[in-house]
Amino acid sequence: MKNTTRFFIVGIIIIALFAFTAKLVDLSSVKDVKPPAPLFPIPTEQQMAWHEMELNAFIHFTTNTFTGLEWGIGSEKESVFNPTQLNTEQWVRTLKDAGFRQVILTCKHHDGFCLWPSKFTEHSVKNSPYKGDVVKEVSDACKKYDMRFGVYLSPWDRNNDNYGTPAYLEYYRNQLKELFTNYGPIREMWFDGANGGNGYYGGANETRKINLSTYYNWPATISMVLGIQPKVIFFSDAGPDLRWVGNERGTAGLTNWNTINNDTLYAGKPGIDNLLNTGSEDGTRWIPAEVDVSIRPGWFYHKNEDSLVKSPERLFEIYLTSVGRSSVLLLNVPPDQRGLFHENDVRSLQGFKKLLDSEFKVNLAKNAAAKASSYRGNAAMYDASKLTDGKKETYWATDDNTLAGSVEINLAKKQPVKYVLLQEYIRLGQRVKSFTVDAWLGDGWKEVASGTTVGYKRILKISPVKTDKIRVNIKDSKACPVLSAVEIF
Ligand code: FUL
Repeated sequence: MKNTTRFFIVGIIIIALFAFTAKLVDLSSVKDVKPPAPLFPIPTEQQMAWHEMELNAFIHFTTNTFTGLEWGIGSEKESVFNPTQLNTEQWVRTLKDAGFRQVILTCKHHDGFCLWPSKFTEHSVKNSPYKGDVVKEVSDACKKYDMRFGVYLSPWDRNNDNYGTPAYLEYYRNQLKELFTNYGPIREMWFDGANGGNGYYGGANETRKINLSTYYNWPATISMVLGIQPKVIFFSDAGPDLRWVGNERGTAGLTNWNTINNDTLYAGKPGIDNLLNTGSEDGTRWIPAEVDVSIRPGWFYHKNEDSLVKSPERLFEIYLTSVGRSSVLLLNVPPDQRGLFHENDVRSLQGFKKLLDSEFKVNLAKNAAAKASSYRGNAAMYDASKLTDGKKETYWATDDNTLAGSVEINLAKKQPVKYVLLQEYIRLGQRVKSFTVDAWLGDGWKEVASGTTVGYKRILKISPVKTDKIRVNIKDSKACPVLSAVEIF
């Protein structure tokens, strides 16, 4: 054989071998396929951290704890505030053990009584038998237990004589300055929309109406606070960072867009509850809903509600209708007159954590084989295995013009399934508009759940079924679907 012929044959063999190996490793996996472009609006880093926190706690504590009221009038004597065994570490530890990651304290409720010795009023802890500083105690306990700290400072103040005039705004802002300067990092600021009208107001005992859309001048207040702590996020009915969910029952909308148009919204605006509950598909701002609800009928401790503390089962249902609908749960636990979380509340929280741990004990989809109807550019970095790899930064995505698709998760053997959990990769925006979930019954698929939005986390409780395959069908999406997780329990 001539040398040239020999080289030719060897060359052909090398090329054939190369082509064969390339097929085996699927060259497309190393192909450079661009990730989906973000679908604006998208969350900020601070909002992202808020979503990931999932469980947030509220603590309502003031003169009401001692007078039995829910809305103090403003004329309460400082002497009524007398917690004799105050232990903020007990509060924070209990919440931490139950899975909560942040505590928001009512530093001042509508009664105007301040839980810190503010230098701008006499109506505070400094003139009560308890001489300490509850805000400092809570912020210190949060530091000790590695919990995020947030503050509630009621705009409506039924004690202050200047309420309703510009002088009150200066007072309110001075107090915010005190809080944001002296108590360490504050992660969330809660502006309450309640403005009932009548009150003590320094002895005037009258009804004061304010123009809710203009009086508080929130943009100026917010930029002042951001000047002190640029990373804090603001909650109010209308945002700008987090919105109210439109009810205090613990339920986010079954359709829950993190997006909304807030141009014409303001805190306390009547008639917007349904809009706040669902958000808007075409919203121009990322303002997710926070679900505030109390563990008791009231926001403050009242002895006659000791038997009405929500059960662990009820708290778990609320978890499913809040965290399970892509919101953060803000659960209020009010300390009692001793200054402690009551035994019944502690027991309920412990039971709730037990339920969470047992219901979501083993993710049957972890590292399970998964295949998709299609994936972006046929590139392995966007294939269905990214849904079950347990990593929050990887995702399954389709081509830009593919707004629907399905993924099948293979559980290897038949197992009882009660929950299917879906997560969108919301750093690239919220996209999914409708979906269904099927279970394989051996001889065909059966639809076990359906829904509209997914968002950060959607948990679907299904009628228990024994199956070895779950299929998630994304029916429609605002742009190509981008999902980071499917978990099965
Ligand atoms: C409401 C208030 O009036 C309640 O007392 C409570 O603080 C709740 C979280 O917000 O608007």
